[in-house]
Amino acid sequence: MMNTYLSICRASRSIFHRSWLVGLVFLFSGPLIANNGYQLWLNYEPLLPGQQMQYQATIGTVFLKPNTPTRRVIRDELKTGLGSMLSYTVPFAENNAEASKVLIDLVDAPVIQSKVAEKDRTAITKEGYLILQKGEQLIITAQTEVGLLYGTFHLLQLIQRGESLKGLSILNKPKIQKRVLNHWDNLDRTVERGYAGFSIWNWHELPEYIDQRYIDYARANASIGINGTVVTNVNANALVFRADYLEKAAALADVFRPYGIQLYLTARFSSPIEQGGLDTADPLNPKVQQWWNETVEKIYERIPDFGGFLVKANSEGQPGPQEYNRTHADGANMLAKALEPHGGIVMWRAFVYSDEEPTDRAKQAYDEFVPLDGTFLPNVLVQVKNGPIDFQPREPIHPLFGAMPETPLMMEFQITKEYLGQGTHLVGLANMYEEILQTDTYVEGEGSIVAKVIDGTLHDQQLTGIAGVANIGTATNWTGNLFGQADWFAFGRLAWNPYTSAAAIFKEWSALTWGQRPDVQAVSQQLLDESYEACVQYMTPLGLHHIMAAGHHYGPGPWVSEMSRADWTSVYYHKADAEGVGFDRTQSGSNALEQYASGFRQKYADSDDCPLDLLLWFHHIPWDKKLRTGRTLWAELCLQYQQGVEKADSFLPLWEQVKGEVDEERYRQVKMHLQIQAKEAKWWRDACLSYFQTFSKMDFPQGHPEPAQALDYYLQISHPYAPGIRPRW
Ligand code: BDP
Repeated sequence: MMNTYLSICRASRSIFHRSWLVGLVFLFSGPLIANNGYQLWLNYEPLLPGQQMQYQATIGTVFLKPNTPTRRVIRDELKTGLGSMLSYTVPFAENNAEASKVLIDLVDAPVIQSKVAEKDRTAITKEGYLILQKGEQLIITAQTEVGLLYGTFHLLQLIQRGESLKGLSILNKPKIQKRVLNHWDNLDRTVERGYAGFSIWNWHELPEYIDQRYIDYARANASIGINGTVVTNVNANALVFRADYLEKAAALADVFRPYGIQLYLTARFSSPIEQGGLDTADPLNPKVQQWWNETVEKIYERIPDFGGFLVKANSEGQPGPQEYNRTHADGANMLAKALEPHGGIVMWRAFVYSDEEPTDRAKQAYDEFVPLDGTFLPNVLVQVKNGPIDFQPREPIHPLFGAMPETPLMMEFQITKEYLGQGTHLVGLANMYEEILQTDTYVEGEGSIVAKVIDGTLHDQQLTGIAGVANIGTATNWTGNLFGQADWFAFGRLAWNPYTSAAAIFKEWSALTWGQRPDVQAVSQQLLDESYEACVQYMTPLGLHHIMAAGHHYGPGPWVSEMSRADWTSVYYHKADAEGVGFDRTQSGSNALEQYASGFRQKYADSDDCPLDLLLWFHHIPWDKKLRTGRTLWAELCLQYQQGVEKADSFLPLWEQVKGEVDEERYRQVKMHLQIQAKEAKWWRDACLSYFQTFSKMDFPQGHPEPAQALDYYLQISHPYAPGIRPRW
């Protein structure tokens, strides 16, 4: 009754969306349902009464045998989803398939065999599914139980978006096998680079106490096809291998299992010393190998479907095989051997940089890993960040993509926005992910895009994977900034199919998150679509990078010059001087460009035709050089910052248009963050340009606003409350 009433209210609102009418309707319809964002894109908002009736008639009775944990999850999700969207208590049948309108079963079930042609059944891959209309019946079938679950979520999402179910024939399969979240969560529940509260893993209360969040986390991930999670930080703690922690991890794995999600742990390379009492962690030492074998055995006794290890070694002070004059391959293969009999894998990170300060940090991973191509065991994936430095707002692709044809490479994206405004800025990351996945490596000629490296098709890899550093915490809405949910969602969608367009993802997320209110959806899509470029412009335009404040990385800090390593400073990266700005990575400089295939090199080698968005990444350009835009570099830089600020300024009034059409809580959350973003975009512009002006000695172009404060003011800003700072072990 209540639901029907509310649906009518909603109907009125989406039909009459002009603001004065909204006000009028509001008077008669009462407030919108409160929504604190906890339900993510699984809101299951009630549909209009007419739509509800149509869908009810199509769904009728559902044939589903709830005889396994995953099938019970499917049943419960259908109950919740259809109950809420359609005000429908869906009846389930376990036997009478003929009288049911929806049939959910595996491909080898007799009822499916009798209805679905063999060629259609065999086309379905392990985690894929088929949704097919056959006469009056709608069939969801798959090879595996988790495929059935994915198909069910697909159906529920179609309904939530008000799509027709007539004549459905959807064959959907993931293009990447390991679709994994990386939590940089410490055992004390702090989250490295986390901006949404503390870690959701409550090690204190596990294994007995199962927080509802674990279940909802698994649901949310399964609904977007994520099938693995590394629950501990890459800056790892060996304590996790102690028996009590393994019990706790096993309890989480038990929650995740019905949702098709495997649990992984980070492995600190020195664990045999710290937990095993050995005096070495040398990967070629038999005692060390034995310790790992036994540890792995212990893990599988408790977690039979354990996924494997993620390892950060010989990077930023983390221990690794190089301490024993062994290679990354020696280290990875030792772990891989221990895991292999159980079906586990190693994800070995390529984010390495040595203790000696290099001439160009961007070159290191390539230099260390390319010689090892072909030496890793088949159950090792090398996990590579999207760019050669470190999750900057814009980087070129990592030169390793395509450069190790004999080794499966896994993509590592950051979903948490360490360098993109952290918790307070709205930045639709799908545009960045898409840009990277679509970039051409040229390694096998034109069209060798990064997506093809990652999905294994470019070099015929058997094992494939993609990782996203999670932006999830104890915040009520999971991600702190509400629009961060869209980044989590986007990661899942692209992990399933890296060819999906960002625009399609924005559209889908907006529909699922804001319900059937076309103007709210349109505003949400516009914000997501415009915000990535805006952020790059007001933070690091034209290929500038790593000019954030030191340590916590929040806010501008192009002046940072005193750190324990030169390659942690900003001046190392922008190289501003009286003559110009930018890092020369061509032959006349560090020659990092040489690490890319020739097609790629040609695009960026010549400063006159280098795409402007990466100009200062690859070139040191005189301040007064005329660019092909007709402006000097200095004028172009000013313009870019200004355009970024103007865009950020436009977001708030755009959002204000939906006041009254969005529940008050989410409306206010977004509004407050947009206010901060607009203010901080100006902070970035004024601080960076005031600083760079001390080198360019050029006036601001006509019409460009004077910085609000003198440079000294910006130099003195301290931001000690920025969360997620990296602990120094
Ligand atoms: C950088 C972070 C640091 C991480 C490191 C990594 O600043 O906190 O530990 O990457 O990826 O982005 O290992």
